[in-house]
Amino acid sequence: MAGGEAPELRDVLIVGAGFGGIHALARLRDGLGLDALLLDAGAGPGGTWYWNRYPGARCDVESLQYSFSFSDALQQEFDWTERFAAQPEILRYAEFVVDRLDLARSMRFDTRVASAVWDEDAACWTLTASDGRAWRARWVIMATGPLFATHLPDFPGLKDFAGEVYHTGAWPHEPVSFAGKRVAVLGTGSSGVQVSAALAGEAEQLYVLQRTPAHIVPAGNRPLGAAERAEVRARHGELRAQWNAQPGAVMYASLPPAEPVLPANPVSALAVTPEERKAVFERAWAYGGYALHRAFTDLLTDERSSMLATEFLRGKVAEIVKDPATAEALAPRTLYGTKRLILATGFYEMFNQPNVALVDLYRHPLKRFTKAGFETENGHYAVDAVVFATGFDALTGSLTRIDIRGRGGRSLKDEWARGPHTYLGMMTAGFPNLFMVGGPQSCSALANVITANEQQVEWFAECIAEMERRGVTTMEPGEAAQAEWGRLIDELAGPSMVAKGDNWYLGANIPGKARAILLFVGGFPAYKAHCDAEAARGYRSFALA
Ligand code: N01
Repeated sequence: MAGGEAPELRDVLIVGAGFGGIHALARLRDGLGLDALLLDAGAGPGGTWYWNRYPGARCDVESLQYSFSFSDALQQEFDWTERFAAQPEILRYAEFVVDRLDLARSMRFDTRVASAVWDEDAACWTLTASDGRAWRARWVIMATGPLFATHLPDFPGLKDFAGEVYHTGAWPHEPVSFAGKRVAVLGTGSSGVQVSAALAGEAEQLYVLQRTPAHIVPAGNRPLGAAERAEVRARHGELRAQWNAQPGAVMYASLPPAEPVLPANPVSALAVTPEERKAVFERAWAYGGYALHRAFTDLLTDERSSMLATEFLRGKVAEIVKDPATAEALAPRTLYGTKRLILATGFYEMFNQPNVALVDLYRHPLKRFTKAGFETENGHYAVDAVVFATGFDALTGSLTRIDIRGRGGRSLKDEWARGPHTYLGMMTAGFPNLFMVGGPQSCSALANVITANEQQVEWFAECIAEMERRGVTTMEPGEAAQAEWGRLIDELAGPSMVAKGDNWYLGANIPGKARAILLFVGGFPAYKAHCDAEAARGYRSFALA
């Protein structure tokens, strides 16, 4: 905007060029014929797969399922090479889709949205980038992703550290060499486990700094054959319907005919003998991926069953890691399912290498960083580089880091200070016409995120089309419907392991963040049913004007 000119006016502005934003742009621009513009902070599309380009980054949903289903052409044309795709391939897929659908002309990169302000009189939003450029639109889609806002704890002395510092969630674009270097990886969530396994073969010395031992299973990754890809392409519609009927909108298993699908075992872990239980757990372990979740019905809902899974994993660590003290420190102690299960390749095995050492921050807490390295209660470690794999201000952080001002100037960050309030995890009262993709209180990261995004985008698109048909200018959820949704979110999470640990699903990984269940735990089909029912009722829970 120059010399007081009014900002460009569009029908819809979309924030974020990850899979949610890409689909929203295609659906609203080409499906509904709206004048849509997408803004993204990066220099290209891909969202989380654009930023998280650390060595070893890989998806934990199978590639044939972690892809768009809305276009048969897209499904037919992209060749996935591995059961679990690595970051460069997923980024290539995002770029392929943008190219194939000619979306780039409606995208503005290097554009970090700093604020979004509702103009009551004009009934539209003004989005302003950090460099002052601004756009206006009646509708806004915040496709900012559940895991975008990186979290770097305030470690004492970190500013004194003279070596290289990285965060997995904001990895540099130029190649980084760790050859001949002493490297510390801090954090053993999915990112830390992946990056340390990748660096173990390169770094001269690798220290893995772990506070809480995680639950880790082998990914069981392998190349995908042409026959397997062809099978999925041929049965695309039928398979998607099967997957989408699962709570996570995935089958957690490879596809016929290459391997039979490992069926969910319809039995409680408490209903079998120890020998039978071990045999089932072993089969799931050998199968890899999330098969362990399906080994028994109640691993994620009954603490006794959950602990049996933890015990099984403790035994696996002891089998793999040769040094008993390291094995004991790595073995999980908490309830299975309280944190996201981690799929790994070679993580436990690398501790048998002479250049890899575990630094157990639980026994010997981190005291500070120094100019030359870091110090725990057990001594000083000299390192050349530190890789922080300390996670994200998940689900709400990517929204609250933008100054979003709704009716009467109310701030979304302030409104959510004690936990997010939404209806259907899609809209918030007081913030009209602003939709969230993959936001808090939706299925988002508890399901195949691409499928979850697609379902929400389809819902918004239908909703916007209906509002335009009816001549509705503004819509926002009613307070009563929003409060009811909040109660449902809490109720569903109650019996689940998700509510019983200090995890990012609860915001418990961020000091000072209000503890609140941030996701819809009832499963993708139930979530979709709630959304569809609202549309079928004619959007009665919304105030329309
Ligand atoms: O982050 P995390 P992530 N002192 O929050 C530690 C997705 N993802 O980036 O457990 C010491 O899980 C923290 O320790 P503790 C996936 O959904 C997917 O790894 O709090 N340690 C923990 O070990 C995943 O769940 C893929 O004791 C501190 C780690 O940092 C989500 O992203 C790949 C600390 C953070 O783990 C987030 O994963 C990557 C402190 N002050 C990511 N603060 C795949 O698809 C934090 N930690 C495979």
